[in-house]
Amino acid sequence: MRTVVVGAAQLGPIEAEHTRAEVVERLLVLLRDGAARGCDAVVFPELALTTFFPRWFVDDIAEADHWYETEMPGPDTKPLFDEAARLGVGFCLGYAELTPPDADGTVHRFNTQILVERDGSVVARYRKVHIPGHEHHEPDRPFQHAERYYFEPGPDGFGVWPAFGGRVGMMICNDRRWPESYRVMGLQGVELILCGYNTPLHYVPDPSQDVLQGFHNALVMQAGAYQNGAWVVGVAKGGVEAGVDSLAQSMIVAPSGQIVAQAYTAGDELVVASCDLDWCKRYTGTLFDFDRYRRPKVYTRITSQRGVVLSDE
Ligand code: CDT
Repeated sequence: MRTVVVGAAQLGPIEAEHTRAEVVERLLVLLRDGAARGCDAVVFPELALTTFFPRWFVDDIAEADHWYETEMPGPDTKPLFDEAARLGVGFCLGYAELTPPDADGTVHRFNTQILVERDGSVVARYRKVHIPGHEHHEPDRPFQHAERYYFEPGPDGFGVWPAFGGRVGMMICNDRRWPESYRVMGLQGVELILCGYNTPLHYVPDPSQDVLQGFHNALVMQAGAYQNGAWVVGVAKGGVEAGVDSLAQSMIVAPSGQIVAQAYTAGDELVVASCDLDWCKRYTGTLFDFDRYRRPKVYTRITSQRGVVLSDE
């Protein structure tokens, strides 16, 4: 048995006026709780250092640069790395990343998540692939979801890294709704997928989905876990932030697709599960033995085509 004890470190709201130092104090409380409860790794949500700033639009994007991290660790986040190393507890952290200028002076903005091992070293960096929402200001909305203005899609896709004695992959929020995210990692032998999210309960383009947010959250992560024989850890920033209510329901899903632990509040809460990575083989070695049963030759549309093409036209 290869057991990794994972803590899903859900956060309640972070308001715009909250400083990084204040937020890191909250992360440290959850990290220490994780250490006390035997965690090897504690997983924080998407954009865990700030409020979900894409809900506001600014005409000059540089005015939003203060929401982004230019170094990791930086002065405000260093205490988290130091405490992780002291406690021997790794973590996964989502934040907005502003890169140094390229040779031609271009800077890049990504929605990023890093994986930090128990000695405090960064072992992997993932940049969100599926960027939801809109590119332009939509003043008629009750709140913006301008992620497509604030972030470019990560160019590197979905990696899987050796960490915590297993094979670990990452995805961020909207990525969890897309089966391709899981399968690309599944094809690299992923055993543990870590995912932070900020999911407003009100979906402006189609409010009929509002009451289904919790159902869809569980549906996609349970299906992704089962169909790829992997553990999935989904961690929310939930509750009412700047007047916008967001889904909590952080959960840890087994390779069977069963939810083995789930948050019961919409605030700061640590949900812990002992994840046997060898349990993955029960699925990847049987029903989902990819090498034996997959038929890539008939799946070519998945990578050759983006939108729907009607075969009768
Ligand atoms: N942060 C993020 O990706 N949230 C999306 C909301 C989609 S609606 C614009 C999600 O998939 O939960």
